[in-house]
Amino acid sequence: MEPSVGAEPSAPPSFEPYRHPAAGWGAARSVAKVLAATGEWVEGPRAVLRMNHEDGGFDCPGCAWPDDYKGLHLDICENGIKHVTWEMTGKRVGREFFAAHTVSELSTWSDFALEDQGRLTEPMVYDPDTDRYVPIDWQRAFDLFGEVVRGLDDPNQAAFYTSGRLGNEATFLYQLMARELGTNNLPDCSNMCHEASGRALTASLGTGKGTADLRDWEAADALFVLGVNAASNAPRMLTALADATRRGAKVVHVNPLVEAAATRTIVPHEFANMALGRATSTSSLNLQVRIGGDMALLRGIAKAVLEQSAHDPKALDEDFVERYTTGFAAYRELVEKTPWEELERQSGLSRPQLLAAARVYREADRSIFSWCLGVTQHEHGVDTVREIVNVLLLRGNLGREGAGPSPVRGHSNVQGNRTCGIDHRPAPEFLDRLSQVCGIDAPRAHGLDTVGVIRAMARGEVKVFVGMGGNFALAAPDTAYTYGALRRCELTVHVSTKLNRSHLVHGRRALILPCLGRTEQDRQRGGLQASSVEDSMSMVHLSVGMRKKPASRQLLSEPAIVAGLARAALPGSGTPWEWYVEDYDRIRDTMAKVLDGFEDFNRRVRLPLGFRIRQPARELVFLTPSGRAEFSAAPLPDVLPEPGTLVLGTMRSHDQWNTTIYSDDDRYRGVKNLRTLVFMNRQDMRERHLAEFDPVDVTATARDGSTRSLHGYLAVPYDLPRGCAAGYMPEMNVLCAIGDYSAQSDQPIMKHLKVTVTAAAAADGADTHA
Ligand SMILES: Nc1nc2c(c(=O)[nH]1)N[C@H]1C(S)=C(S)[C@@H](COP(=O)(O)OP(=O)(O)OC[C@H]3O[C@@H](n4cnc5c(=O)[nH]c(N)nc54)[C@H](O)[C@@H]3O)O[C@H]1N2
Ligand SMILES: Nc1nc2c(c(=O)[nH]1)N[C@H]1C(S)=C(S)[C@@H](COP(=O)(O)OP(=O)(O)OC[C@H]3O[C@@H](n4cnc5c(=O)[nH]c(N)nc54)[C@H](O)[C@@H]3O)O[C@H]1N2
Ligand SMILES: [Mo]
Repeated sequence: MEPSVGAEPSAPPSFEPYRHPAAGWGAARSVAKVLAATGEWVEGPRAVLRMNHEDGGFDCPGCAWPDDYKGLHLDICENGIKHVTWEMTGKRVGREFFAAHTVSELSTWSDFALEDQGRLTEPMVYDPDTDRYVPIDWQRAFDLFGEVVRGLDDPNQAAFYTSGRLGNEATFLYQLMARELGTNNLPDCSNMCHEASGRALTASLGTGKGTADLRDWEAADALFVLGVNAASNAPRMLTALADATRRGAKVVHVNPLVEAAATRTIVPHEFANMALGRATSTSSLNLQVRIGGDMALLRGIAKAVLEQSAHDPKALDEDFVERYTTGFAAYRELVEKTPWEELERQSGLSRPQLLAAARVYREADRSIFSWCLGVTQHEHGVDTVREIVNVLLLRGNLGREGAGPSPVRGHSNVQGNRTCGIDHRPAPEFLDRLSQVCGIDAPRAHGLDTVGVIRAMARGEVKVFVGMGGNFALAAPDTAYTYGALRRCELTVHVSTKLNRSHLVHGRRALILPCLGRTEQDRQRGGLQASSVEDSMSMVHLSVGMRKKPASRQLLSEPAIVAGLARAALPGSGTPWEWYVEDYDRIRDTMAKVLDGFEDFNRRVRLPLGFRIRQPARELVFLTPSGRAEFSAAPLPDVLPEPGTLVLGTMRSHDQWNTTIYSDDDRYRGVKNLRTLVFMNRQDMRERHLAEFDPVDVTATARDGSTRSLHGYLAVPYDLPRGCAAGYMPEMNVLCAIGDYSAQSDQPIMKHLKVTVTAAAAADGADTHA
């Protein structure tokens, strides 16, 4: 039986729909609980006051929502606070701990319990004789890595994973090390997250990022929010949504679930309203699409706009379409040919609902479409994001204030990682520049992404896996397969702040390298260092730790760890690794020469709010083959569940950060003390003779016909469309087959698993059948 991910609370589970506004006192109470648990009553709140400060603070390690550009403004959120205090815990997991527990024993612990041991304090190496991690000094740890890497037949036998927390400077050194070694095997969490957005925006607009920024959000007349659980995962967006409805703008939520952000909120920093419990509406229209139905809804909006344009010249911006786009005629024909009945069936919405969405769009002068994983983690993620762009182009919602596409990125620096070179399919121009400036011969062949690396490890072709942050074993699809793949490695290395599952699912040899967190001061020979990060809206700014005393004196910064690894693997390297680490300005000076938009980096990043990376599409410059914005004309996918099956989406609870679990509660969805659940439509439950909390078996059928099951999960009746079901990641990665990734984005289809749910037959656990 697999150990549990969550906290395994002793109290019984409960479920009662949440009826309060988002944020507000519930959030404050939840923060208080976390502060109490981590013992951070004094440092925690003080740290929060230094967070997202316009000058000298550190960037919230939580989500990638931008900081308020008006500067000093206590724009913080419950989950950001939890995240910071999680890092600042007083608990430590030192050598005594590792001496007391074998890896086999720790493998039976829950993921919650592993991280709950506190911060890692010194480098550790796996000792197979005792099945324990034992201390190793930094130099010997680096040497071990260097020795194994130098012994490889081919640099492509190594892979370098990045989790989106890593700052830009460390990121740049990390990709430089991989490329100097000779590989583009740079998988990242983006491969499971917004890969589809990047590819779609690049194909449509020539650059893989959104164009709207926070000022645009404040100027828009309509905001469409697709597949985002904002109150939990981008809570500072609540402020923008509340502001929007207050000024009379329309907010349309598209989500199979009516999430808390689609109701009303108490804006986190409005203390008077907080005290009075005064809530602001955050929604004008909620559309409960079926899972995967977004594209049909978007096409419905396009169809309505085109129909209206027959008698209303203002419905379609013909001038914009003519001047800046290509492919419109084919798109128009496709949309006109698609019958309304098909759009209704595939979206799961009625025609009046589709028309209501279209009316909001048509009546708004300026519209922004934002989206997150509900749109991307599907087979047709790229087509759907391109359809978003199609709809925007119809009314010229690009390159002007208050309009444009606005993907909501996940990890706080996941966008910066890509910008700074973490890309397994790098552009040749980037490699040319990198080679020329850094004096290396960067490899040209594409590398492996997340799924590709797992498969290559399983085949024994990748033998060294380095995880730069994150929790790869648990975050990746097909848990059993991924575990097997990691265990075949010659060496696994994890740069981490806390103990997690990935340390226990290790290769023949294994290292845990503990690093400083973002809240901690990073002192190098050149003095106190700052790292830069890029938010969802392409703003780059500096983050400086405030904690003078790090969790342990033995921690190294991420740039220092990369430099140590690089020097050991590349003893003759001409790259001045040690010199770079003495003063990160030096890294930035090199980055300024390599990266587009980073000219004069050191000066501009020190401007009070940093700087915005130029996004050509925002200025109506399209780096596409045609030099124009390109309409796509993709066929409408069939997303209906097969008879007897449900489509299941995996998602986060309110009280977790990806694989980090704070508690087993999901406040806004009304769930307490339970993570091993399946949310189901009542009718679907009745058909299966299931009542609330009945134990069920969930079996996913992969495209290759193999099945994967979870046993003993509890059914929870929920307001979602017929044929749809939902449950929590990372537990449900057990169900997502390694081969079930999108042909368009290579992303695992974590929001579109084909499952059957039946009354439980056997004991709890998980199993796989080929
Ligand atoms: N507190 C907290 N903040 C986080 C994270 C965290 O774990 N905790 N994770 C960070 C990361 S890395 C990321 S990528 C983001 C993730 O942010 P989200 O994208 O909000 O993450 P999920 O929890 O996966 O939720 C997906 C949402 O999509 C909806 N959905 C599912 N299927 C569909 C569909 O087919 N169509 C539509 N329209 N909606 C659908 C679900 O109901 C849910 O509301 O958040 C970031 N911020
Ligand atoms: N089924 C399913 N699976 C999913 C998803 C889903 O929606 N459904 N979402 C996917 C998405 S969007 C993402 S982004 C991935 C997330 O995948 P990852 O980024 O790999 O996972 P995290 O849980 O964010 O990583 C948590 C770990 O990061 C380490 N850490 C924390 N802070 C730091 C730091 O400052 N430095 C370093 N070096 N380490 C640090 C800690 O040791 C902690 O245990 O998961 C993906 N997996
Ligand atoms: Mo993500």
